[in-house]
Amino acid sequence: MDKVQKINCKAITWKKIKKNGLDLDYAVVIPRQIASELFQELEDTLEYFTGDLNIIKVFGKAYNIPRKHVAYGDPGVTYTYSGITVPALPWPEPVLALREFLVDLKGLKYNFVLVNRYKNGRDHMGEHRDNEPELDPDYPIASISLGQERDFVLKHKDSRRPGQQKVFIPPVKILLEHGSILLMNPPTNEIWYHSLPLRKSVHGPRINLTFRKIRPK
Ligand SMILES: O=C(O)CCC(=O)C(=O)O
Repeated sequence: MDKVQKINCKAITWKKIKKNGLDLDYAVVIPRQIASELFQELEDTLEYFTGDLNIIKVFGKAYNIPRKHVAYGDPGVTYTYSGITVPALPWPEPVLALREFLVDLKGLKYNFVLVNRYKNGRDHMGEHRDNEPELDPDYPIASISLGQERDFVLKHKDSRRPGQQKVFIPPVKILLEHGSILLMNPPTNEIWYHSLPLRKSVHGPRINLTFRKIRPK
């Protein structure tokens, strides 16, 4: 999959979304044909975690994750979130090509990626922040979306407070399109929660890859 390497990175128009500590860059970067081929290649080759690696803990309670996931990264890298420590498997070729593409595109070099597969709109991801201590807080998280477009919702932490402590800050909704890249720049993940909500009327599968920079232990 060297097709992404041929994309003209200079021709991309990025949309900047900036407010109240939110700092995002969004663009449809991968042309539709290449994105579809890449999606199919990932569908045909990736194998997702099974067993205990699919059980997360929320407020101490164990749940099966409502999607499939797998992680790849440099040797020795692990990532702990929602009570599970996921090991980083060796980079498969198409995922490695995307990592290299992010270097060409934005000069960003990642050592870990979490891949999530949503079989349809019933699969989802709840509100959370990617602010685990092992993540480099000064580095953007790069999120590549392939397949079914889905809503992505961000909420300011003060707008989630209970009762009178709640501050009215409207949520930000972005449609993550096939072939798009969303950069979540610092300090977004300190201040804003994000989620991929349930959408019962959505039927197609989607793969999302969030590239992250993990600090050495
Ligand atoms: O699938 C998505 O776009 C959301 C992924 C996400 O929130 C995450 O990996 O932390």
